[in-house]
Amino acid sequence: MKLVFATNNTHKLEEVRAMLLDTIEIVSLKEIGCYEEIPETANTMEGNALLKVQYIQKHYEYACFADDSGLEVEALNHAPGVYSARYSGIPHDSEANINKLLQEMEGKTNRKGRFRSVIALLLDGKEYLFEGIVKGTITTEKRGKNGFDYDPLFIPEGYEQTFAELGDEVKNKISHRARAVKQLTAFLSANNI
Ligand code: ITT
Repeated sequence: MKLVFATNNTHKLEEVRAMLLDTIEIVSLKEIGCYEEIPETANTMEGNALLKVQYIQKHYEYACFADDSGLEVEALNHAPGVYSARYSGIPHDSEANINKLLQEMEGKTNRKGRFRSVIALLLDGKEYLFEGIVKGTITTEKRGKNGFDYDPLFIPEGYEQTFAELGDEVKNKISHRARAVKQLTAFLSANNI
């Protein structure tokens, strides 16, 4: 089946396309002619994921899903969380976000954090939410070149390398997004969609 993935983040698009290669044909926002910034004014990932799919449904009338995600760090009261993309301000600046996180974590002994992804699906007028979490630790310096944004700072539980060192193949099996996508596909196949 075909589903629009409501994201302007090309890394997310590539990751999810690779995960769903055999099951779902992902249609990008560009492919439906949507170039505008979709408002993300909620203060939860669930709220923002729903805003993205509702926007596409309202303006383009396509069945679609969206991911809202972020890094939640224990020692920072779960920041940057829903504000991960704009942690250091707008416009989005990956390098500045990474540097800000390293700075905020200076001297902190509790390095625990987790990536969380909330996927919203809007299908036949009904909304569904799926969540994926991967726990890990925050490094004290950048390590690795793969992935995007906070990946060089995040070591998933059970590993010694960051997502950026582990690369796409490992990341796409164990990441927060992979886990949320797995739930999405399980739901779709359980409902013969
Ligand atoms: P869309 O809203 O268009 O999907 P976005 O990048 O703005 O793109 P979010 O609002 O969901 O997406 O913000 C998620 C931010 O959380 C993202 O920009 C990264 O900074 C961070 N993030 C989420 N998943 C990540 C991952 O797998 N690796 C590194 N950083 C991630």
